[in-house]
Formats: sequence, structure tokens, C-alpha cells
Amino acid sequence: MIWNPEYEAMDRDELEELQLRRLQSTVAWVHERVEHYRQAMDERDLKPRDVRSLDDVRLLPLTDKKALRNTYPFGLFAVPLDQVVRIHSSAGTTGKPTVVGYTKGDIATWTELTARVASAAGVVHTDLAQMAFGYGMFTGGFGMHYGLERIGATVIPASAGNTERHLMMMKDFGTTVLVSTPSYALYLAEVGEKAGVDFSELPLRLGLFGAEPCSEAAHREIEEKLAISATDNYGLSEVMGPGVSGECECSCGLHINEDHFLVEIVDPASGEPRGDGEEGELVITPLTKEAFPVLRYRTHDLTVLDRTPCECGRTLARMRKVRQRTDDMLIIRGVNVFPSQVEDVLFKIENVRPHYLIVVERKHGLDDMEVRIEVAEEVFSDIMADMVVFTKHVSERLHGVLGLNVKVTLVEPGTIERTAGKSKRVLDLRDEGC
Ligand code: DLL
Repeated sequence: MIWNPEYEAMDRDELEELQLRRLQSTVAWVHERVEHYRQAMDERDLKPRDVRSLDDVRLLPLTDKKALRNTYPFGLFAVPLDQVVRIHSSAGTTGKPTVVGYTKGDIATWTELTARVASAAGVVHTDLAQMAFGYGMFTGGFGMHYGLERIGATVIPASAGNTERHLMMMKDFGTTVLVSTPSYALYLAEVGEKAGVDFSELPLRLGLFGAEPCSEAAHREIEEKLAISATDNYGLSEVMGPGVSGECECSCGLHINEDHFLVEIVDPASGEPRGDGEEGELVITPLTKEAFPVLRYRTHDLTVLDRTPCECGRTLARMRKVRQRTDDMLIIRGVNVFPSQVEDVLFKIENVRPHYLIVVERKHGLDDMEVRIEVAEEVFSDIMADMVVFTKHVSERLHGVLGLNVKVTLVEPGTIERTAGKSKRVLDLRDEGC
């Protein structure tokens, strides 16, 4: 179902007119209210009235996480705190978190957009949606919660963690929709399997997954094990949280809520524009934010845009699922390695479980990459010689794709840490003096 056809199925010319009007008022809004942007625009000798077309967005300064850190905590807010009704933040691996704020109006917009995403995925008012995203500073829990309620679904705010309780409620309440990270869905399936839960007997039918990349293989595994259909949705706290884009029933990319977000694809190194169909870094300018209206936010997420019409009737552009970030690329002995490449190899090998950890160290001045993988019980308890053959096989497959010698270590099922939030796949120890 299309939640808001007036905007989601808008004629493209009209949509672009609307985007331009909204861009112009956003630029005027930040120029007037946010010192950081006024300065950056002054340095470029740029006035809000210079933005006359959508392409003129390129005249505007890019924003990255650094700008948020330098203005911590509220320096990029465009309204006084008494108009801010909610604050969220994202952890960040180093230093201070990044902090974002919402006015009442922003919350209303956010609710509309997560309702669209959930609706596109197939949620209806009769659904029972079980939330396994955390309710806290992370935007996942509250963001999706409001949208689901807006649709009229019954929300079970179970929050992240306590997997046994999740399973119990799922069975007892008759949950039909699970909202979580894909890695948590896999974990839930694993714990359920051990506890003898037959998911095909449960009313559970749909998964709304997001907040981290998910390979095709993991997607299929979730669908099979939980006996559901799985959908992907994308967002980031700096521009809102969940609600930026989501898959419709055609599963052919994630529709971007373009009436609220102007998107560009740029070359990650030079910042130069790239066309539709070309891979690059997604840059987002929210068009209707009041409290935290960033300009041209560099997401670091790599994707491809497609503006051709979709069979579902939505005219909104689609972005390819995000599998890689520009900043998660590892350089091992000069070779570029994305964790998603490793994952794709592993998931194609029979008996490899979808739990792995890439460990990078520097030994005798050289980078050393190890992949720890969990394998099915039957492989692990097999005779030593077979395990050696299996390890060699995985190592060769990785070498074939990466062109690198990778040490493969088989670990016992259940030993790689599971998390209720975003999974951590890489342990890079090179900066720790080894
Ligand atoms: O993860 C917002 C969100 C919550 C989206 C729940 C969807 C569902 P942050 O914590 O700020 O916000 O992290 C944003 O997570 O730049 C991507 O790298 C990654 N990410 C988010 N959704 C997806 C996805 C939330 N569907 C960062 N696929 C983004 C791949 C995703 N990566």
C-alpha cells in the first residue's frame, strides 16, 4: 500500500519544483540561524538567493561528522532548545557522540516518513509489530515506533536484547512483524531453533530490517529460518534516523522520501557528481527539518540511484541496498578489502554460519588478516584432517576474490559475540602497537 500517494507517486516535475522550493527555504533557514553555515556560505560568497535550481545544491558546503563534533553538542541546532522536544545521538567510535534534535514538527515529519517505510514494507493496521531496536539515544526504536503506531499497528515495545523474552512474546502475543537489525534477526532465529521454536507455525510474516548492511545470503537465511518475508530500510541519525528510504513489495531498491530529502551521488574522493546508475557516496540534504537542518551531509554510504518508474506506482527514486561504507574499507598490504566482500565469499560456502569476525593485526611490520568463522557442528566436530581441508578451501576462496592470503580460523558455534544492536565484524588492532 502507498501510505501517501500525493507525495510518493507525485509527478516528477512537480516533485522537483517542490524540492527546489523546500531547498531554498532550508538554505535561508540555516543561513539565518546556524553560525557554522552562515560562515561557510560567506566564505563562498554565497547568498540563499543564489540557489536557483536543484543543481545549485552543489554550490553549498558539504557537511561531515567533523562539523557535528566541532559544534558539540548543540552548535548546529537552528532553533533554541525550548523548541526542541527530543534529542538523539549516535555513538561514534571515537570521542564525543554526535547529537541531533527534533522540534514537534520534525517528529510529525519523522512519523509520516517511518509510516511510509513500514507501509511500503507491507505493514497494515491489523499487524502486531515487535520492536527489537533499542529505545534510547539510538534513533531506531523511537523512530520506527511512531510510524508503526501512525499506521495503527499494535506496537510491542520490547526493545533490544532479552532474546528469550522476545521469543516468548512472539509466541504468546502472536507477533506478525519483527523490527530489528538483520543480525539480530539471525540471532533470534538461532536461539529460537535451539529452544525448539517452529517459526513456520507462528503468525510472524514480515521483517523490517535496517541500521546495518545485510548480504543477499543473510537475507535469504532470515527469510527461511523465520519463515517471513524480509525488507530493508535505511536511514541515519544526522538527517533524521530511519525513514529516509525503504523497500516496497517489488524488492528492487529502497524508495527515498525525496520530497523530504534531496539526494546526490558523488565521487567519494573528489566530491564530484556522479550520474544515476553510477556507484558513489550518498549525500543527503534534508528539505524540511527545523531543529537540525544539515546541508549536503556526507553519509559515507556507497550506493547507486535509479529514477526509473517502479511497478509499485511510487515515483520516488530508489537507492541500491547499502553494503559498504567508504570508511569501512580496510587496506591490507596495499589491497583494498571491504568486509562485505569477505561476507559474500563466506556465505556462499556450505556449513559456514553467518557469524564471523575479521581480525587485522600488524606483525613484523606487515598487515595480517585473519577471518574467524563459525561453522556447523558437523564440520567442527569432524576429524582434524577434514577441518584442515575445509579451512584451506575457505582460505582459497577468499584468496580468489581478495587476492590476499587470509588466515582462516574455525571457531565453535556460538563463540562469536552476538549483539542486539549493530554487529561488529572487524577488529582492527593495527593502531594498538602490535
Ligand atoms: O542506523 C538509523 C536506522 C535505524 C536506520 C533503524 C534504519 C533502521 P545511525 O545509527 O546514525 O542511524 O547509523 C547510520 O547505519 O550511515 C549506514 O552506514 C548504516 N545503515 C543504516 N541503515 C542501513 C541499511 C541508523 N538499511 C548508518 N543498510 C548509515 C545498510 C545501513 N546500512
